[in-house]
Amino acid sequence: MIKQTEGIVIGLIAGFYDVKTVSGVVRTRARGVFRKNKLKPTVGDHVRIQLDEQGTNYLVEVLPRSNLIGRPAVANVDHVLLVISAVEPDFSLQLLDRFLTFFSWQNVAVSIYLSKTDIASNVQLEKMRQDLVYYEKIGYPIFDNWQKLANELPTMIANGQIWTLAGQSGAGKSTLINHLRQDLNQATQAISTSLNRGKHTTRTVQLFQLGQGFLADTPGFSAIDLTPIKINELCEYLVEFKKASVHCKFRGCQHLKEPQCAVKCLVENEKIKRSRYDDYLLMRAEIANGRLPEYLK
Ligand SMILES: Nc1nc2c(ncn2[C@@H]2O[C@H](COP(=O)(O)OP(=O)(O)OP(=O)(O)O)[C@@H](O)[C@H]2O)c(=O)[nH]1
Ligand SMILES: [Mg+2]
Ligand SMILES: [Zn+2]
Repeated sequence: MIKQTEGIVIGLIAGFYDVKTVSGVVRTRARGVFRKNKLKPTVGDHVRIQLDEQGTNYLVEVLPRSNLIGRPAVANVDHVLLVISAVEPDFSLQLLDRFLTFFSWQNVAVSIYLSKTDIASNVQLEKMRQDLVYYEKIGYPIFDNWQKLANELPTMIANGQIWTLAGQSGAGKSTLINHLRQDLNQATQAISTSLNRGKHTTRTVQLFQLGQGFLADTPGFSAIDLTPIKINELCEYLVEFKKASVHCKFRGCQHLKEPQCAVKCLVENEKIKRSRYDDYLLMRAEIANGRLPEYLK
């Protein structure tokens, strides 16, 4: 007898897809049809699987996706938990703005976790916390303590939701997963001290159950590419710019040299953080040049 059931792809191991169903994890092989349609099942996909009596399990259908982001990709992402390190690698507002703009473009909500506060100096921490107050004001929840995050996260992830970690290599994504799920043992590795960069320790995407949903550890969100964003739409993805732009004199104002620009006015009055505006200009240049900035290569 052939039985069908549905589940979520939680991992990809040597050509097999591990699918979490109500009755446990089932290892499946994709039917050839996917190769023909170029539709490749991805971690996070809701799928239909077929179980036959010889014990061969096939993944037979990928159900419609709400999104597909990252390289390697995660499907159906509801929320990003962005890990930024206070030190090692050094805290960077520029990097933070690039990530937030990218996920805003992808229409995915973001919460921010500041890691490695235990090895930063008080002076460094004070400055970072002041910076992050601004981001909290424009709508991003901020955590700087993993114990608090571990308490709250399981209830923040709604039933069946898929959250994913993001942030540069070495920021502490896998370390956080290990704190959140102490039964797991994701590999972690000290960053290179000479380069002040991580070593790309996590190589595959995996979903882990947390609360009523899932959290992904993935290498696919450590460096992001802004160049596919249309340059004239970029300003819509900086949330406070978009909000202010209704008061600009010109529709479609790019907040550059236009007269009576509400965004520039708020920057002058220090209501919009100047570094956000400077980073907006850098991201514009990056898109215009069609390549990543030097410091990310
Ligand atoms: N002191 C301190 N060290 C941390 C913290 N979080 C991570 N680390 C260390 O930072 C290094 C990198 O952490 P990982 O968790 O491997 O970083 P990752 O973001 O998963 O990196 P990739 O898998 O390469 O993308 C490891 O040596 C961790 O022990 C923290 O909050 N405090
Ligand atoms: Mg990792
Ligand atoms: Zn404007």
